[in-house]
Amino acid sequence: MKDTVKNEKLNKWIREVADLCTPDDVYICNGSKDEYRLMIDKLIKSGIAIPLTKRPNSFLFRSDPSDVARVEDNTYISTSSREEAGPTNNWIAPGDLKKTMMDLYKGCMRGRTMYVIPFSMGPIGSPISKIGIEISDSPYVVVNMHIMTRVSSRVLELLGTDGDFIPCLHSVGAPLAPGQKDTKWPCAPIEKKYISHFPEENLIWSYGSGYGGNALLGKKCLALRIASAMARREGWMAEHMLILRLTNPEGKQYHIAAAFPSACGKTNLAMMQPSIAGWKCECIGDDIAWMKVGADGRLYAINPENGFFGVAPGTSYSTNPMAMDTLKENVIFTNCALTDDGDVWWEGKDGDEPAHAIDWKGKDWTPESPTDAAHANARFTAPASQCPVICKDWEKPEGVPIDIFIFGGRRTGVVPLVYEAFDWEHGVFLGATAASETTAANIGAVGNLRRDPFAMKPFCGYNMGDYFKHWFDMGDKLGSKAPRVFYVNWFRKSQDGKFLWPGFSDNSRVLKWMCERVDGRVGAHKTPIGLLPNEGDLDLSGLHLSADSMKELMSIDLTAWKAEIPDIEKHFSTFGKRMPERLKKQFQRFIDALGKHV
Ligand code: OXD
Ligand code: MN
Repeated sequence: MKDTVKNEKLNKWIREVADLCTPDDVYICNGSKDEYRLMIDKLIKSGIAIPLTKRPNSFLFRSDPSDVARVEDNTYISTSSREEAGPTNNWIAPGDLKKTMMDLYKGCMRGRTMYVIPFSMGPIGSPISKIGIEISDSPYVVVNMHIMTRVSSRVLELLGTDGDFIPCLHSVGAPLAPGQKDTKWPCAPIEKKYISHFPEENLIWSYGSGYGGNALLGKKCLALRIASAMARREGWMAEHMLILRLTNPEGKQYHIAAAFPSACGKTNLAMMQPSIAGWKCECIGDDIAWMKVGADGRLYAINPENGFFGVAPGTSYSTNPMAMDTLKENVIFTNCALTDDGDVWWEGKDGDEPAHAIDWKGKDWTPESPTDAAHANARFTAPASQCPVICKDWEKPEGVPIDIFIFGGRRTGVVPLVYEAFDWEHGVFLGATAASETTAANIGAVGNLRRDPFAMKPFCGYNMGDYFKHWFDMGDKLGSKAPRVFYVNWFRKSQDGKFLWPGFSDNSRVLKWMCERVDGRVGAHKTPIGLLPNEGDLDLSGLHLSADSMKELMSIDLTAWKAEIPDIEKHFSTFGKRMPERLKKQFQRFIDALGKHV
């Protein structure tokens, strides 16, 4: 260990964790292809990874049926006061939480290997990147981190003897007694799962889950919860946003960052192929954006991740062909179904359902089975570099200049297809009041409407009232160079329960309107909720959509909007003194505007 790890803080931490968790072995990862192969071979041998004959170097994993998604109820922002974590986060005092978790960590890696994973969020060595070290007892975590982050011994070299890093401690919470046979997906019961963040000391402790954002700590824990708190302190932004580049037929580029809650189509939009002639879309990132003000006063974004951890069900050549092409090789699938010819399958994939498959729980499945073959939150982990439309500038250290912000969610009714904020302050109001129906990305009920401000409710590492203020502060800094703000809803349904908008590649029509708004080429009309496209300005050429559907998509039902007021009031009241006056003013303006239209 001494040979590879020269960093004093890291050496000390590794020793402390090893003493506490008492693993059988300690292994320092180097991020090489050989290492990946070695880990996968071990996982195959123990029957945990299933090689897919149809996809080179690709494997299927099945989780424990209790460990299938993020666990927001067990996720903590542990600041010195409850007030600092705010009303949207679970809170336990750091001393108490650390005591509980130290007791859990004691001996928790017995019978296992402790992996030390040096990784960089953002290109290694870039000034905007952050170094993390994840210690984990899960080989599944190691192979996923290889894809989702930049794992490399170069990270250790960069750290030198005294460089700083973000410690991320993870255990599946399932020690093995001597001779005890391991399960295929070890994890702890729900009451022992803790996903804990200590933003005042840039520290992450996760225990009991091996799944996705609970365990791959570079993603939600570091790149959003810890990074959002750092960003506020340091004057930048860490957001739950995809980043894409749109190029118009004249070759002009626009960069768009869009925030939608989990499993609401960020990956689909990030890789969307426009249905309108002459427009081109390239992907920069599908989940997280780190943004800083550049020397020219504009806001520049990078994608800190190295891969996609996307929702498989619903992904197909008709919804997201570029994702399908990304998934041809070198992919880890989790909780998908296995077909008899050695491929993965999920609900919504192209072609006929298989006549027989093994479902995500490892049981025989046929189309007559009463349950789905793949779990609704089944995932693929794939290298971003394999995406056929990955932007050539996706790893540019300085990032790309953002022209447009989009907020949105999954709303069956009320919210029209698209509208624009009057200005930045109004845009902050739109982000702060964003609401969406819940999805399977979290353990819990699906389909319930909840306020999910800026799609950051599960990911903001400090008081959300202060986060709103940070958005106003960023607007002040950016002034006239601030991105324009829009709100979209791809999910509005007709009275008879059918989606009104075709979505996917046709969302390019909406993005085109936004770009033309930026260029001042099209107008918009003022409504109480924002600026809506003038008739004829949305490019609907070649789209078979009835005038009635279009009208319904764009309609504003004032009674329904007024019915939102008490819920927004309740939502805002939870922030008490931390609620910015500027946001209260925007809310009053909204109420007044609706009042004028009785
Ligand atoms: C994700 C999520 O995995 O938001 O990206 O749940
Ligand atoms: Mn996400």
